[in-house]
Amino acid sequence: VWKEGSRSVNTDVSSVTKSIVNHVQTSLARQAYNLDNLGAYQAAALSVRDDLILNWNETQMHYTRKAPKRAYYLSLEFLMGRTFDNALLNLGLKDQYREGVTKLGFNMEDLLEQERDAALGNGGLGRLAACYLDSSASQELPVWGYGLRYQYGIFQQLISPEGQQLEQPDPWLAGGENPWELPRLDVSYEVRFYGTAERLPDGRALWQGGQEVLAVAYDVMVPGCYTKNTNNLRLWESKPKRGFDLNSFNAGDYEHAVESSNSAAAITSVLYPNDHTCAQSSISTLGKELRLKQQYFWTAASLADIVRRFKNIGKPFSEFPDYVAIQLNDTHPTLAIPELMRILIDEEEIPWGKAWDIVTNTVFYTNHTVLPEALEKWPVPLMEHLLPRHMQIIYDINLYVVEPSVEKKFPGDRDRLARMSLIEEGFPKQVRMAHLACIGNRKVNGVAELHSDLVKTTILKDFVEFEGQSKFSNVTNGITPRRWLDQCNPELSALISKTLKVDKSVWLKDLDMLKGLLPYAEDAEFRKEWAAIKQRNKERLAHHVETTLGLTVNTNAMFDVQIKRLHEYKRQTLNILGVIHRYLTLKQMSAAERKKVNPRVVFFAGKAAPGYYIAKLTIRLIVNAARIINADPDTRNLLTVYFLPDYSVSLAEVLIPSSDISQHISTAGTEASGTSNMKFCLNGGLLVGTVDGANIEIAEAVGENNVFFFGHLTPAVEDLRYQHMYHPVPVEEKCPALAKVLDKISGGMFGDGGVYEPLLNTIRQNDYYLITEDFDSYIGALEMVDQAYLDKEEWIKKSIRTTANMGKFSSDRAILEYAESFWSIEPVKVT
Ligand code: 26R
Repeated sequence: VWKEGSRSVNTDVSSVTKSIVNHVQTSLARQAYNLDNLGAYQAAALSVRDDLILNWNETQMHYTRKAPKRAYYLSLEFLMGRTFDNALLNLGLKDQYREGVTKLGFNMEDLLEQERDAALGNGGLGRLAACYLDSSASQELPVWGYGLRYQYGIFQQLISPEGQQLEQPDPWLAGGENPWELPRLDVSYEVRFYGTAERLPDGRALWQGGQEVLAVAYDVMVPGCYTKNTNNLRLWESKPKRGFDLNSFNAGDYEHAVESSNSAAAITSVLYPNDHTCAQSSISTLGKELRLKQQYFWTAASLADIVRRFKNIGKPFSEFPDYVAIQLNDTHPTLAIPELMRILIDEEEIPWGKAWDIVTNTVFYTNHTVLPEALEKWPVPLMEHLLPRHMQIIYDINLYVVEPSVEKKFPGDRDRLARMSLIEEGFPKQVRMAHLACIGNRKVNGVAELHSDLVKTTILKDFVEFEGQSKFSNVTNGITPRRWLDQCNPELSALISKTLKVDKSVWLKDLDMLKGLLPYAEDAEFRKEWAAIKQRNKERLAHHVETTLGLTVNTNAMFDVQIKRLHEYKRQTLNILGVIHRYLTLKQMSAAERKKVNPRVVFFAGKAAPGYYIAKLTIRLIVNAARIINADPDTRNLLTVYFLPDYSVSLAEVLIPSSDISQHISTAGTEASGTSNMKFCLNGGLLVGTVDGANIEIAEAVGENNVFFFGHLTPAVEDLRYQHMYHPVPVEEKCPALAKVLDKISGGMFGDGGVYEPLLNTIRQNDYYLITEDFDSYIGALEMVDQAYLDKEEWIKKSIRTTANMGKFSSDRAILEYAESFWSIEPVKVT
């Protein structure tokens, strides 16, 4: 049991209640006797924050004193969710606070519900960053995150009466002070945009003029689990450099006077909601410029901060890579490469070649997608206008690095050179950020084995041939078992501790210990407890749906869940078409036949990018199909469908522990990894999926007989797409069962069929995501699920074995791989 770090302020129940009451009276200036849940949450949060601050301070002092090599995780997104419960768990104070809060007349669950999610991310990439912060602190690694403090996180999703997605702003900070952050108004940097860059004879350049804005730091405390180490996530907020232009103000030109200050504040006002979908074409020219401004603002402020911290150690710049590792979370922070070059050359007067050595030994790049439409490219004219000095440096990298060395290795191979160039020809020319990220670093990795292979054989193939295999590798993603098991599924966590006879402070940080559950799959008593917990988790979800949406959920049914961003490649369409097929099949059955059918409840949740028409149409189809199916008295006990609006981290925490099966059904080769697949399996939900991303490694770990795989494999996909283009076969011939479903939708079974034609035509026409190819085997897999579910005891065994074999997928394992094989950093324990 963890004791050593319990040096916090509030260690016992009476000091907890004292501290809460104290915060009510002083920080909140309220009276304890007429306090609502919100006030009680705020006071309790402030009380926990006192503990965090002490640990945070000590950690930062300790790191400064020891000056170890540090790693910096640059991510435009950190999808943190709620903090209160996580902080309590990591501090080892859950019981004390629960009891203290109860003593004060409140209910802990109610207080936890008061906190708004910090939803500063779109999905997988941002949530991964949050899990990695938790694991870095828990493994006592000196890692800082750098991101942006958006005023508005991912939009809130409403569903209109017609079933359409509507977007509303997410003013997550509007409720007053955010207890989990520390404004650092004294830590600020100036960031320049536009202006002119004049090359000097000595190789440097003078970048001046243009607009200057201020980046101000906000520090979010990231406590490690059962350790005093509390790391930092530094988020930047943009501010005008001077309040406003007094000259214009005095001349009566108020509009102009505030204009420049507004444009500075705009930089960090909102998270871009595009996930995979064409950042390039779906946003306006001005929107594009603002997004690029965000990226530079954040990388420039972060690098200035990193360089300043390095200079404090007093070492020469040649040792920079011995003290600093910078991890780029996708290409969004790629400007860090030319920005570090600019600092080294123009400000530190280091020669070009030496500067390039430093950069390429410091920076690491993780790729998170091979979908062509999600590869970032920035128009050269925009880059030249906004960042003239960086454009020069990018041209220089092309000229001094890419061109001569490619020419040397592959003399005369002009096609290759054109393919590899940092600049794509066209109107306008564009900067290929993945190429820049790949050439300017020490290691490139993908996020699951299959994905890492695809990176090497598709989008970066030329670079592998050029630089050799060794620079390219894999780190399979992971998830933090603190949030995704202990917090979201406390009963299961308690059963595991009891069964393993090990305190959770141990196994939560050594997840391979779950293997110890394997023998208990044979223990009927244990299976009973296991199943009862799943059942109560279903009831908890049903209660949530009832109180938030007013709908009654059949908790005797199998729970089948697909929750993730809406995208054609993730194929929610396949799922809903499968549901409709099931409905049509049920309708044709006799009452006697229906008696044998196992009831099923299908849950969907997820957001579509606001400009992604087809994804929004899929939501509309799901909502309207649900409406018809759920109202049908013939089938309502056997099949119901729910689209839960406004998917979030907190909603996931309720959904995931309740699933019997979850669906991860992307076209093979398109989902880089997936991370919710890991969360479901860790909680004993079985996986229905394609042979894609991390599904493959999950199956390897838990055993193929415990997952339900279907569909074509990655190598087949390219050929199938080719056939679809040049030798199309009508859906009626290729897949009659599917054709029937499409006809019913067109025919108006779920409201005006015409509405759905653009969606259905994506399948009827070139069917890029191969729904027609996988439909039959998908239905087959779901039939196998039904078969397997008939044998309840065997099913529970599968569930136990799945959880027991998920140790590999802890983000602790993943972050240690980064620390050891990429960053060369070591744990620095705060004692
Ligand atoms: C440039 C812009 C359009 C954009 C593209 C893609 C913005 C954001 C993204 C998000 C991508 C990079 C993403 O989230 N990828 C997901 O990363 C997860 C964590 O590695 C994976 O699990 C998941 O498979 C992958 O889709």
